[in-house]
Amino acid sequence: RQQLSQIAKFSTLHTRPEGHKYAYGTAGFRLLGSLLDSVVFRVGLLAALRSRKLDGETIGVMLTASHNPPDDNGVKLIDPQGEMLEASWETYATKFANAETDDELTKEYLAVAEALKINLDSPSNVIFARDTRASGPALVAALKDGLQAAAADYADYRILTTPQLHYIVKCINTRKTAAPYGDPSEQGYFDKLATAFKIVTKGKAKPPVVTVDAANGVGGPKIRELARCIGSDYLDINVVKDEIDAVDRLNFQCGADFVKTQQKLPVGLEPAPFELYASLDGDADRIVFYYVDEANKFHLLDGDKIASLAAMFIRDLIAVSGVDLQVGVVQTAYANGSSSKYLTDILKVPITVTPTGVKHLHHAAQLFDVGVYFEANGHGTVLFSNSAMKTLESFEAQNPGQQDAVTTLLSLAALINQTVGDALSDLLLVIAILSHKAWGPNEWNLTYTDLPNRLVRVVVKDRTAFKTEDAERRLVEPKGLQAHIDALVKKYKSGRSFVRASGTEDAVRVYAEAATRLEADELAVKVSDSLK
Ligand code: NG1
Ligand code: ZN
Repeated sequence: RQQLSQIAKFSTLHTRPEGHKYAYGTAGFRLLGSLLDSVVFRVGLLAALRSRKLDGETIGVMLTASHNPPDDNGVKLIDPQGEMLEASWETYATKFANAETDDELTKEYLAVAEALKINLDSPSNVIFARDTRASGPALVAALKDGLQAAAADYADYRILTTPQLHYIVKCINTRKTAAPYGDPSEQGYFDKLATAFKIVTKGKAKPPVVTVDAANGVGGPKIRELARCIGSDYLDINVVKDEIDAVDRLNFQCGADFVKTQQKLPVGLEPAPFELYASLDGDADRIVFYYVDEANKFHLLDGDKIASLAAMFIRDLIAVSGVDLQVGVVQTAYANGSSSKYLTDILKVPITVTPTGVKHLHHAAQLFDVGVYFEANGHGTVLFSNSAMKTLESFEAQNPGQQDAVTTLLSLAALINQTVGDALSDLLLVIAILSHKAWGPNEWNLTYTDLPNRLVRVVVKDRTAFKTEDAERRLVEPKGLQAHIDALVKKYKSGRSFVRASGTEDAVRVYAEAATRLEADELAVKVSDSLK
C-alpha cells in the first residue's frame, strides 16, 4: 500500500542509531537530542495511528526534555482530552522506536493497525510544539516526515510550554461539545487565564509582587505575555533567567528542579527578605516558590505547600458557599509528613497516596469532586469533576456571600489548567489565594513546618530487585530489608523512610525524614548503607 511504501522510503532518512535501546517511560522518550531523530520520526507514525484509532480526534506531540540539561531532548504524546498517552500504547511506542530496520518498522506499523482494527485510510489529526532547545527544529523536521509518511494532517504550533499544548489539544477536541474547554490557540489560553485571574482577585488585597526564575526556558517569554494580558494593575511580576537564546543556560543553576533538589536559591539571585519568588522548569509544567527571611535564611514552598494552600482555600470556599462537594488531596510517598498531618488533622481533608508518576496522581484525583494533586517537586494541578461543575453552575445562592464563593470556585476552575500541571496557571492560582488571604510567603509557610528530610540516590547492582507495595511505601523484595528499615525508623522521633527504584534513572532512591536535620540525615545514611 502507498502509506507503507512512503513509511519505508522516509524511514531511510531517519535511521536508527545502532545499539541503543529506547523505552517510552513516564516522561516519554527522553535522552540526548542527537539520538532522537529516528525516535521522533517514528513517534510521528504512532501519533497518526493513535488519532485514527480515536476516529480522527487530535493527538498532540510535545518535543521537550523539561528540566534536563540543554543537550537532552524528548518527545511525548498527548491524548485527546489533554491527558498523557494511554498506558497500553507506551508499549507500541517502545516497539516502534526499537525496530531494527525500515522493513521491521513498516511491519510493526501494520501489526498495530491490524491488531487494533485501525483503518489506514481514515482521517488522522496531529498537532505539535517544542520548547527552546537547539535540537528542536531538526526534530520537528523528523516529526513532520513521520506525519507526512503516515498521511496525517498536522499543524505546527511552534514554541509552546508543555501545558499550553495540552490545553490546545483539549480545546480542539471539545470544540463541538456541550462543554468546550476554550479557544484552541495560544491567545485563547492567555485570555482564559487572564480573565479568570481578574475575576478571582477582584476587590481583594493587591497580590504580593512575585519574581519568577524561568530557567532560561520557554516559560520566560510566555509568562511575560500572560502578564501583559492580565495588566500591571492586577499583577506585579518580574521575570528573571529568561535568556532563551543562550541555549546552554537552560536549567543551568536555576529553575524548579535545581531549587528543589539543592534546596537553595538560583545562582545569582539576590532576594529581598519576605518577598515572593518562584522557579519554573524548562517546559513550564513545574513550579516551586520560596523566600528568604530577615536572616537571609532560605525557605522552600514546594508542591506539598501548594497543594495544602489550594486545598485549604477550596475547602473554605465550599464551606462558605454551602455546596455539597468534597475536596481531596492526592500525594505520593515523597510528600512531607507534616503536610499529610496538616491536611488530615487540621484541614480534615481526605488524602489518597499513589505511586510516583503524574498519571497515577491524576487518575486518583479524578475520584474526588475537587481533587488537588501535586508531587513534592512542584508538578500538579486541581481537577473539578463534571458533576462538581454541574453542581456549581446550577447552584442557587441564598445570599451574596454564597454567590461570591461559588463565582470564585467557578473562576478557579477556569484559571486552573485541568489537563496537566501548569507552572503559569499554578503561579496565578497561588497569587490569587495569597491575595484573598492578604498573605505573603511567610504567612503561607507558617501553616505547617516541614519535617527535615533527605533524598539519596543509591546506585545498586539491579534496581529491578526492589519491589514495593502500599504506594511504594514498603519493600516486599529484597526479602527482609523492610523489617530492617522498620527497626531503624523506630529509633527516630517522627521518623519515616522508604526505598524504591527510580522510574527514570538506573538507581534506587532513599527518602528519610525525622524531627531534626541531623536525625533525618543519619536515618537516610543508615538506610542507604543497608542496601549495599
Ligand atoms: P523517579 O525517577 O521515578 O523517582 C522522578 C521524580 C518524580 C517525577 C518523575 C518525572 C522524585 C523523587 N521523583 O521520578 O516525582 O517527577 O521523575 O519524570 O522527585
Ligand atoms: Zn517539566
